[in-house]
Amino acid sequence: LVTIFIDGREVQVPDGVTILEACKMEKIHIPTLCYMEGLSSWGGCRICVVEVEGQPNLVASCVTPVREGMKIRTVSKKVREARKTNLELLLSNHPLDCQLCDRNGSCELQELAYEFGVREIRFQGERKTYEVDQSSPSVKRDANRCILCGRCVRTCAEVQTVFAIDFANRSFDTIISPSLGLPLGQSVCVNCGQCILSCPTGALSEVSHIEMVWDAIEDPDKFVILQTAPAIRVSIGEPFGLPPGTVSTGKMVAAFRRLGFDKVFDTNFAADLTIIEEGTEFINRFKKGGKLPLITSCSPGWIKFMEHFYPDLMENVSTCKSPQQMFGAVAKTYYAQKLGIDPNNMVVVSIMPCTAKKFECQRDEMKSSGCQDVDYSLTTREAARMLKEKGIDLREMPEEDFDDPLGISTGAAAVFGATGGVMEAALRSVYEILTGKTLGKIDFYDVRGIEGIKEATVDIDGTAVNVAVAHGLGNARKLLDRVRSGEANYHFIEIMACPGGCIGGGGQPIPTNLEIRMRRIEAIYEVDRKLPLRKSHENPAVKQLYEEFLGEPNGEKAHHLLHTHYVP
Ligand code: HC1
Ligand code: SF4
Repeated sequence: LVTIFIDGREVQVPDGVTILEACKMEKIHIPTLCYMEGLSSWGGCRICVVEVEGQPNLVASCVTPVREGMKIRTVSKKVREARKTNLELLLSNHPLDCQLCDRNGSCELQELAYEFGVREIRFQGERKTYEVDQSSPSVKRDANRCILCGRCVRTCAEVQTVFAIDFANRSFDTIISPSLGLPLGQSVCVNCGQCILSCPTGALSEVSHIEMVWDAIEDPDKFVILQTAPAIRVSIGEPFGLPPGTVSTGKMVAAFRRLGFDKVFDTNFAADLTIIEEGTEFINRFKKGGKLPLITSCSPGWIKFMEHFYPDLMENVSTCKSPQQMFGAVAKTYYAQKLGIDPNNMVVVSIMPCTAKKFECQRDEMKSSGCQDVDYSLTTREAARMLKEKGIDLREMPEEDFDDPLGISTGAAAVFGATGGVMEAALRSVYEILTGKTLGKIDFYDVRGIEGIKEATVDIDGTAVNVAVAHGLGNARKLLDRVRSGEANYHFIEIMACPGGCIGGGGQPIPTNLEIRMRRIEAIYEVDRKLPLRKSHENPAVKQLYEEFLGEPNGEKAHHLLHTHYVP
């Protein structure tokens, strides 16, 4: 510990922490902009400056370590003026059209301008005039709104290890761009959207499907059905002021029904179906000496990462489509036939915590019903925006149930939304199917939690099954390098592109940080605990689907509709 003085108060803090970290520990607020928890710091924006006695210049608190006896002033005329000037310089070439921006109301630049009392901008700079990059199916880039904090660059490099974007050019022409100035859609970007979560302004946002969904809802000839991902029910309350970790399943269903969807169904139904298909695939590979480890395939950001960086592991990846896509294929065949509807007149919309799902639903492999299986994919943020546009306040909704039959699901499907959940759901079913015995303890705590890479050995009737779970592509890379080198001896691996799994997806409400991720994860397990059925193979609607339509798991029809081979 070292003793320091913050605003005249003596405190003891661990040696080696930065001034910013010390102030956080002491609950002293220092405004920041380019700093972000979990990323390296570079002190570029100079919004977090403080005064240190004996130092002629102000120091950036995010990169300055504390020293024994240090005397720090976090607020003084000099500090306030410097922060305000730095902010005004940023604003001097910012568009200043907040009303027209996606992040109006959740923009850190806007908040700081309010907090610092900026009411006029003394410096009138040249404005940037970049074309908005709409080349990606998932992420929209508006460099005019970019303040060059570099949080997106560090997220992409340090958390995701994709390195799709970086600083380019110099001085006024500095811009954040994919390499060679290519549009994002032609870069190695995997569409995960983690850079959107770290962007303080509206420079990065999702490619919007809102207008297309409104049009479909209003078209009397279209039968529009909705599927909601496992992670939405624990985060959709946040844009309406509910605390992170609030389970809003019933209210969410009621709200989306009022938005005008003809049916409100659940991706969780298809998550149970995925477990039957993927569990069967695992059992077959395990028993017959097929390619192992089997790696889960439901996260489309991870699939694109694999295609770019680990194409040699393609045979290890499960041939199962993701639940989003299984849902679409089943809706436009089985369910359309049940209703006597032409699938061309059916519109399948998903609400996903994910931006890569927009990319996934447009992939060529995803048209096994004869048309695009999932038409539009909205992020949680877009879905909340649509509700607000129609004046629907989620908090005031009654609790309603999903429609049948594609709205029926188990606790195993619910846990898909958290890192480790797909593995846990698979183990619950694989154990019982392989042994014919009832699983005593169905909670697999070893694969839960926020640790980057988790491992467990599960005893299935005397046979040891080694499993591993990674979330965030940087962790996935570490794990996959060990698989590639032959160092690791796993049978089954779950990979999710986003830190925390889908609850931390790039389409989730902003802010999404470690604490919020943990609260959403707790809520996911609460959903699981409270459901009467908690194993995918017990889902009665899935059983009925096999009896009436699909035949055997991994059978011919299932293969045609529910499996794919990725063609990069
Ligand atoms: Fe996910 Fe999935 S869990 S990928 O994280 O397998 O997006 O929530 O919907 O498809 O079920 C996301 C979440 C989601 C799929 C399922
Ligand atoms: Fe990088 Fe993901 Fe953003 Fe693409 S979407 S630039 S991969 S962080």
